Amino acid sequence: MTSTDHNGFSTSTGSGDSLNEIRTDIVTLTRFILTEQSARAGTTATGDFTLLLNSLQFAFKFIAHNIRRATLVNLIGLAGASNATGDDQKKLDVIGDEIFINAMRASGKVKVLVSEEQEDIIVFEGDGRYCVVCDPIDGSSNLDAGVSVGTIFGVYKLQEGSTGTIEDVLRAGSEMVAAGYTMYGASANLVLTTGHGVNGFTLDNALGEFILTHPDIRIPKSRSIYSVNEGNTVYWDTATREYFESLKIPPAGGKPYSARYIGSMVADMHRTLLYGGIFAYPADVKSKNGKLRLLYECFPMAFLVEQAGGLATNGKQRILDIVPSQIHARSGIFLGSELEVQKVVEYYNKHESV
Ligand code: P6P
Repeated sequence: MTSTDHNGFSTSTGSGDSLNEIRTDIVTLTRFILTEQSARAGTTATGDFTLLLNSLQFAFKFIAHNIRRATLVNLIGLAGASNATGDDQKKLDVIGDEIFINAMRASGKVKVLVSEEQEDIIVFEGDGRYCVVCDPIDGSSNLDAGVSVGTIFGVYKLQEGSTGTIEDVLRAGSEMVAAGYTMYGASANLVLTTGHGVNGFTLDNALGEFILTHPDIRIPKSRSIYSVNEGNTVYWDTATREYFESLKIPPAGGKPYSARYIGSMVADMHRTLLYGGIFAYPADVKSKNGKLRLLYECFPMAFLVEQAGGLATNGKQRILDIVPSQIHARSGIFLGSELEVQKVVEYYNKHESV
């Protein structure tokens, strides 16, 4: 017997004595992208973007494969080098970076690539019309402990007439045309925006396809969860300190918030996007520009959160309005549910005005 669920998916059920419903009409990432492309057929859609996204998904599948087998083939552990921003490189950092660079080069659609693991921009031969910024394996310091890590990426269109220079990527986050992350946990979860909402896909290892499992993700307007490294409290500015104190010691009758901090941005972001609340890595006296990188960590996550109905700020400015001074520039960040982030801004406005 075939029935159609609220998403319009047809499903066939067993003989009636089986509780399992077998979905026979699944939406793969490729099908989703092609549907999106044909929906924009009236625009200048040439298929290049679709091919770029297909190359991105190949990179995620390949990285996921290596992370899954990492322990078995001893890929975990230090590679004995450090990256462009001074972090100790894990073997998987190096492999993830190489996989990503090769996939972007092979796509033929990318002109400029920025990677956390590379000091300078990479300019490819050919007439690629896109610029990709990425953190190939974010959170890799947690790898040995089996904590979920992820790949974070953002996409700009090459500027008209440009041959591919650093100016193509030193642009406000609001100029990105796509962004997302793939979290490598119990399964590989890809969360993507192309500027028309946020959709989540889960890698089916048997099919080798990312399947649409979280259509049209919307972040709750508020949620009593905060996610921050409280070990930095002594370094925070007054606005940040007062804000988090107000969550832990609420006005009479209020209920304290719950603390959740994994220490892997992709994992903390994924929970915040699905459950709501606030994730923060504030700038402080120890890291005056914050720890997280603007181009390939803050911008993609801010783009996703805003597309899902949330907000992202450094306390004083919308993250997506910031223009990076250099490709590895850092920024403080507060992101998540609209009403939670608005409270942060109120504390900053209060201290700004004094
Ligand atoms: P801390 C991981 O190293 C990372 O870059 C992000 O994924 C994460 O949010 C942050 O650093 C954690 O930093 O100082 O709390 O360990």
